[in-house]
Amino acid sequence: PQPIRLADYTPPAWRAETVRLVFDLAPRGAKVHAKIRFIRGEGPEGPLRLDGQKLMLMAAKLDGRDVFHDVALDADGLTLAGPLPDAFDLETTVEIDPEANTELEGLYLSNGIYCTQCEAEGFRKITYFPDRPDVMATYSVRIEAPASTPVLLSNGEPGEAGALPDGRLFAEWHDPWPKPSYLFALVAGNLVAHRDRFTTASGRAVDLGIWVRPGDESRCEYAMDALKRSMRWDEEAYGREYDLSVFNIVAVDDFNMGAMENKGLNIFNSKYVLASPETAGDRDYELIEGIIAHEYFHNWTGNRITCRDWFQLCLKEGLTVFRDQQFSADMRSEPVKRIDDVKMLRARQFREDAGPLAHPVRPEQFIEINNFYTATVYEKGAELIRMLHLMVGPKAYRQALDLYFERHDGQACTIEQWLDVFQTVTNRDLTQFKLWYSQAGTPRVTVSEGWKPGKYTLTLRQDVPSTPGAPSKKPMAIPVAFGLLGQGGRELVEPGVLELTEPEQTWTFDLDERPVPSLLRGFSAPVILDRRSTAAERAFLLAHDSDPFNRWEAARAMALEALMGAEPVAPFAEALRLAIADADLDPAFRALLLTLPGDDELARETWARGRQADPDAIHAASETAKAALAEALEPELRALYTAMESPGPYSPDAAAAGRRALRNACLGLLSRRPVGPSLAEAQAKAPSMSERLPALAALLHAGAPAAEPALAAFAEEWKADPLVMDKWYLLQATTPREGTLARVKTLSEDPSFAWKTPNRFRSLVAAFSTNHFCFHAADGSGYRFLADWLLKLDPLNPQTAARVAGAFETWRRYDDARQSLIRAELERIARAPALSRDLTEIVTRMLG
Ligand code: HT7
Ligand code: ZN
Repeated sequence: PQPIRLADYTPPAWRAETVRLVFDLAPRGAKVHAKIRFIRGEGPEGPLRLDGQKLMLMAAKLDGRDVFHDVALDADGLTLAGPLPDAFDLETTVEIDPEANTELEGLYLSNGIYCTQCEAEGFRKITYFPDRPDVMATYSVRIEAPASTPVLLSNGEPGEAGALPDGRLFAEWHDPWPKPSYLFALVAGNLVAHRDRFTTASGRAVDLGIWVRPGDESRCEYAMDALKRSMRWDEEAYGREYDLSVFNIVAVDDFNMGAMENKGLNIFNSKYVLASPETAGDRDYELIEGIIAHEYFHNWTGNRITCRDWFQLCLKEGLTVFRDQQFSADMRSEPVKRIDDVKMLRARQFREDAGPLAHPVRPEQFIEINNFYTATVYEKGAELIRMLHLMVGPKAYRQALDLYFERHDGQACTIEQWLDVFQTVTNRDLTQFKLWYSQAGTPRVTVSEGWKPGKYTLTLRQDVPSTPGAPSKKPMAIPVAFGLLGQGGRELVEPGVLELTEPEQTWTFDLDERPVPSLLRGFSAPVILDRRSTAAERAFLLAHDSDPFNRWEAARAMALEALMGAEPVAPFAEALRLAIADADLDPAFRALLLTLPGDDELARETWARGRQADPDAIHAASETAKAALAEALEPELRALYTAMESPGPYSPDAAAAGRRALRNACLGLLSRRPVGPSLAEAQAKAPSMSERLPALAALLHAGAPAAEPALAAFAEEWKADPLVMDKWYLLQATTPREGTLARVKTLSEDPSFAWKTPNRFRSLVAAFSTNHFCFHAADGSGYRFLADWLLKLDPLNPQTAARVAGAFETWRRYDDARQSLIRAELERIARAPALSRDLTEIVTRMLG
């Protein structure tokens, strides 16, 4: 297939103004009648070309005249040649098969619930349409369905609803806000609602509903609370009110991603809605809060203002991720949220940026757009907004956002238009900053210092690495937040931001004492900071830096050296001993200090230092260091473990979750001590999942005799609950011990393994691929296992298969033997007949 290029963008030749859809739902042969008002667009004159895939055209009329025999059909759509009037109504009727839809794009059935997923190009699997985001229309929808499907939902405001003479049911919906087709949604099924009400800042009432399968309604409380907090927060922080009288969320079990922001009808993976203390852990609660907020915030950043084309995906995703990060920081602890986000950025985006799948935040070409919903577009995209926020300050940021909403409401926009509001408000020239959108690769900032009494110089040099198809790069604009610390951690100068714009720049400070610099505070830019610090400096920063991010960063640097065997464990243990005992420090922050880098991070670091990674050696060295650390800190860990015990019943709030996180981090290390299994065995009987799951993980990790009975009891208790059972699979797949692959294979061969459900596939097969020690087994068995499963999943669900295949993207990090084993698996996949476009693109790029 030929790539689609940003440079080839042309406006549409035809625009749709209004869309009327009538659905007659059935598992097979569902009928979709569409009446669309077309007007000429600005694009070059030509025939009417509509996208359409896997549709059976039954009828076509233009202004009431039968044109069924005039349309030319092909596998990707329909062409109607001229002459055509400047405005006309086109009516089509198509048949589709929701039951046969395993790709989970378009209209499909999930556990008896009809639901749609249209982003990015799923609407074309529902009806013929110019399925591109710059065609914005108003939609009215009628759904007709059997009485067994009583709840009928779509976008916008509800209209008439009731029973038809034949006993079937119908419902009408009208969405007054023009939207692109990717925001269309329909849900129909036997659902029940958890309802609430929200009054907007200007006093309008909004009916809120979270729709789930009967029996699940008691698990919606937290999601509803998160929704109401999100709605209020967007009013307060961004001045944005909700704009319809209803807002519905539906939870479905079969979903390719986390959730979808369809106008007024968000559809969620049930994993990110349903929670109770017995079934969900603290991390689940946190994700539910963040994802509910993310999808809600899209109402303004994505829906009211959308993307001109899919190359501009970061316009809505980067901005909305930044907004959900701000929200979570406000709801919880700001530094803890920042550290978590940076850990994720480094683990996923830095990894992507350093490998064969690297691409700019605004890609310039793609074969399959689904392959570009990436950490780079989302997370690095959010980092660019964060840098803008830092560089212009919060006041100008808010003014720029106000101007963005004022100028572009109802439009499909570009990154140029986004940056222009900042230029207008601040008068800053953002030409150089814009390179962040077009240059892939993580810049490396190298630090050198000079000191002579009275004068301190700081020199920063930047290097932007070459990436696939982009060998040479220009210097970027990099904001480096900094402080200079004197004895006891005193700030010797006003903390500020150095803007590095040249390949190399030097700053001079008149100082009486030689400072320890604290650089890239708060991780002010998505770069790799290269400063050769001494162990003493790191311990000093961990103890004294006023910037919590850099305190944690100092601990991480010490941990890396100790776990890689480059430095002794003892000084790190001493520094940690002091920090974890500091009762002034938030328990959640102390938990982060105690959560040591995993093998994947150590492999990345090894490779970044110019050596090939040997997963067995990495694992052995890090296990030895972790055991030594646990031994050195055992008394403190045991005391903290006891002190952090929850005094009352489970509460999902950040403070309680932080105490549990610290307790569980202690248990993780103590599982390496003789006392570990008995502590874990007792904790595994606790009522909340936040306590049970880490306890089970500790038992499994220690290979304790109690592990197997505990696992069996867990399965017996939860066998009817798919979301909880997903955790059971994941736990086993991610245990870094000999024998894990054999166990995972047995689980995967059992007929009860529902691999066609993406959540279940991810909880076993994809989870196993994140188990660094086992996935990278020297005999290639882990690689073969993954490749076999990708080939099995691809014909049914190419989007998920391609996403999980990303596990191979780091293959060049490893020793030659492993490289050739992975290459062989990638080539085997590439040779498979009828491989999807999704997987072909990913595998070809990885082999590239
Ligand atoms: N905008 C959505 C991205 C998306 C998606 C969601 C569910 C299933 C398939 C999907 N393809 C793309 C989710 C978001 O970023 O909010
Ligand atoms: Zn999003």
